[in-house]
Amino acid sequence: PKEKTPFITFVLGGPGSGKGTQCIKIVETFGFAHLSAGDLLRREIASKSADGAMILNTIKEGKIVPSQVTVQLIQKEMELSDNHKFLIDGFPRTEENRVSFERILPEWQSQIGVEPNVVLFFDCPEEEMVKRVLNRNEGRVDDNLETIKKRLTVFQALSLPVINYYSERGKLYTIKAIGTEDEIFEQVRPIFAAFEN
Ligand code: UP5
Ligand code: MG
Repeated sequence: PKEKTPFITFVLGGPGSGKGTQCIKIVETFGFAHLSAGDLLRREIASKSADGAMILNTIKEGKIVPSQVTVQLIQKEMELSDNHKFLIDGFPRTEENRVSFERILPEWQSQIGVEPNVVLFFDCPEEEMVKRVLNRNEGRVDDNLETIKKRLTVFQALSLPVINYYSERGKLYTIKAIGTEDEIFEQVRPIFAAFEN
């Protein structure tokens, strides 16, 4: 059991909106543990785990991996971490993802609530997101125009409702995700600074 109550941040936004880039800065400045759901899934593919082939096909199609798989990976990382401040990057992407995660939280530590403390939304125009993803050269199987279009459609249809849900609950902090990385971080910084002490 953890000694401190977890502080959970969900980091949401479309493909290439800058979630991973800004998470690195948040880690450096505020000492969070960074858990990228996409990175955890790609690690499963690389490790040739039983679910690897299914995950690879899902990512190539820009679709959403079954919640059970993703939630288990996130939960394991949280349990292994000695940090209590978590940035969960790129998750939850669907209402079903959200509900599955909320279900594990009480199991994991009985005294905590089922809600994240903060939800960041990196709001970025589509044409900028497409440009960034196509410029990235990391060999990701989903960084091609065809898959990007599918990722954008899934984001609009399935992920925006999750973002709206947190907006209604007063948890959402929307960042205008255009400009330089540093300019964007200056919008992010005060959000976490307000929770220090
Ligand atoms: N860049 C960053 N900031 C910039 C700026 N201000 N100006 C100019 N360039 C900037 O940034 C993208 C690129 O832009 C980089 O080259 C960066 O240098 C540059 P990045 O920080 O990587 O953006 P990010 O939002 O993290 O983009 P990413 O492509 O990782 O987002 P996705 O949400 O699409 O990808 P993720 O890895 O989260 O998921 C991939 C797939 O996994 C999903 O499509 C889905 O199939 C699957 N998945 C699930 O099924 N379930 C999950 O829970 C999670 C993922
Ligand atoms: Mg990312």
